[in-house]
Amino acid sequence: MTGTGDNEQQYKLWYNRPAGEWNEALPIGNGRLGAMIFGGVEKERIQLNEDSVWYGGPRDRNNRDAKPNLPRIRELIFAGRLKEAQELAALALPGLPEKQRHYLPLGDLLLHFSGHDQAADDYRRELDLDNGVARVTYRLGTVQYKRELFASYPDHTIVIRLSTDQPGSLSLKARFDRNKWRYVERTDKWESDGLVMHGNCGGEGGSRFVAVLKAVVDGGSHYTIGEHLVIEKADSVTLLLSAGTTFRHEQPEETCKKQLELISQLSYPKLHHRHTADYRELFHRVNLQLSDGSDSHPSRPTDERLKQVQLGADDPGLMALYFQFGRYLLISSSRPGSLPANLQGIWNESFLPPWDSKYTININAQMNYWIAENGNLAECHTPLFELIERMRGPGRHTAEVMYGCRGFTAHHNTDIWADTAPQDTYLPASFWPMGAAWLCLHLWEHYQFGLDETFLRQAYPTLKEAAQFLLDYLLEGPDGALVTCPSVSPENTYILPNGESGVMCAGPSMDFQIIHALFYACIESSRILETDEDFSRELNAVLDRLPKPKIGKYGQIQEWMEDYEEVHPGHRHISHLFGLYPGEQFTVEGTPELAAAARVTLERRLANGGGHTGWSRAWIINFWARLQDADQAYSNVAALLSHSTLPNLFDNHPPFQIDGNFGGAAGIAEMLLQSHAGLLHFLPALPRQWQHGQVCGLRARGGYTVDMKWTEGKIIEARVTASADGLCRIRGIGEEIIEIWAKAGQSYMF
Ligand code: FUC
Repeated sequence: MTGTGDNEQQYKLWYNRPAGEWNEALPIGNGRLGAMIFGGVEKERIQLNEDSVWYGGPRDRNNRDAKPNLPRIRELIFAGRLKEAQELAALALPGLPEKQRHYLPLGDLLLHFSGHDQAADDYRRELDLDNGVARVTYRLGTVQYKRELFASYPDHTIVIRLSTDQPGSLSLKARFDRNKWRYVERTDKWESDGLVMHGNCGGEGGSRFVAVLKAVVDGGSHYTIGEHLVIEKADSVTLLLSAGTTFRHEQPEETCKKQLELISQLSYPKLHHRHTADYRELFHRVNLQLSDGSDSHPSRPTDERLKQVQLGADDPGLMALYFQFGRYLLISSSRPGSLPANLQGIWNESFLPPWDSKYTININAQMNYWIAENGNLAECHTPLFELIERMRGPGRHTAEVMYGCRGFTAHHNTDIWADTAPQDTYLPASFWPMGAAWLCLHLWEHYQFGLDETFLRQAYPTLKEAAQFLLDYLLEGPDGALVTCPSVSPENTYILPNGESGVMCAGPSMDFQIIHALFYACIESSRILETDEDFSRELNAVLDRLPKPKIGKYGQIQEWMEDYEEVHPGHRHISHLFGLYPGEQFTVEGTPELAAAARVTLERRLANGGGHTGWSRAWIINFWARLQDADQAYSNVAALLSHSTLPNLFDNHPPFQIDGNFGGAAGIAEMLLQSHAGLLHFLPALPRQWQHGQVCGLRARGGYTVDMKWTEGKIIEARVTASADGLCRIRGIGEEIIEIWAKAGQSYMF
């Protein structure tokens, strides 16, 4: 089995023309800074983002009318008087104002190359995932030009290297822009080789931002004039770009300038090396090949490959590339110290982006992190944990003000300020108090993969506080079971027997599945940490009183307490299968009836047009993988690529939304390796199109790293490396389950 060294050509996105629009441009990022590279020959547009450029400051939006009206809303829901319940909820529960804050672009860096107004030959634009570097190369007459761009995490900078093979042939003008200069306060010169764009993110308490450019020029001359940096007849140029806001630094300009002064002392090869060493350490942990390597597809431009798949061609290599692109995007949009990846990761050009490009926590933000643990990028998960921590204060306040409960809660969205009050008055989604509980399961997931007890000890109070809210929020329903009310099954609508339809309800199935998982995580944590036994007992007693998953009249998992008809049977949300994935409550071997009902649920969704958004399709891949149905999983991977993928391989909701990239990559991993049911399952859903292949470096729960090689669908070689002592049970090599007592630091070959 080999590392990625052998496949350096395999992991490239490449194109033979500049991007015509944003969805063709190529992303780079270091978690905090992001850029979309268009690759124009004469005019290069580098669209910039900084993760903390958001409109407005923090606010207390909690509605004081919620608590006094809560009993009445509950009464009306229990009485089946949905219209009245929803009317009152729409008045009493929304955040004030309804909207949380939204994410904004930083601006553009525009480069205008003199003498480039002619047709270029040998044009190539690529994103090299092996090194985390984007390149644009072309020839004008006899002169060869090259641009190399990357976002360095160790040096907190976007680096743009411009070079040619003929000294003195680089002349360009550089300037900043932001929405046609409408939102810029001013751009200052910074001596003869730099520019500083200043601005205000807007809104009360909003941050100020700054973007700083510094050029290191070899040969020729350079100067600043007006808002421009002009470089004439240089041999090569390194542009260094930094940015920041007052969200993190009191004086972002000073911080950025200091940083650029410091690194402008380093040679370009040195900067390049520092970046690739950092990046490769993460990226190269996993290598994936889904064919025997005989295909010649990598020699075709990526957009053409995608078109072929849209026409029905199989391209396992493109699927492996898609998987690795998902890992690339996580490394580029979520690193320790950055904000978590939002709905667009970090890449957004709109001043009013779809769904505010913030954090939707009834599926989307969670999906962004499905690839973090099994994709061997556990440290990229930490920005999410930091956001969860920051949500505790506001979430405690929301729990108390809106519901009179202990603990902390959040609804279906949050933003840069960790706002936990409801977002919108969108009844199918807004009044759902489970956002914090679901997010907290990521803390538990991180522990399960890494078995880091110090981490668990820190995380436990957060898990407990999310559970405490639910203990208080649950109330006895008409039949004595404990239910959440009000709530919704995100974001579906049901029909009552009297024909009335509605969304607000008592006891949607998803809520119990989340509560089950969260309480279980708390109980397990308390056992592992030998703490808080009384609380564990309390949770156990409540677990016994929760409704159990039910199977409805079509043989499906019931989405609500009653077996209601639904208005949209092909709905994109499939919340009631949470227990199948990412939950672990429904398994093929452990709960065969529920697994069979989950299959019916999926078949019904798909038969009614389900999977029409990218993220929904990605979730479906994970569901089928958990049901060990290789054909269905594969056809949904193919559908994700053919219906929901843009030319730059960004996921297309539509519009672009990054969750599908991460969820799709996670689904591909889930088809190859599972570890949720107390054992490692090798190749649980391997389709016939992937009969030959290998994967190195996938992570599994229990602290394991797994390498596998297979031909004709059968494992021929596998290695498990343990990071902790424990009983390791493996299915998928031969007929029997293999059991070994693994020792930390040891590898076991099969
Ligand atoms: C949820 C989904 C939408 C979209 C939005 C960001 O509300 O239902 O499809 O993904 O989040």
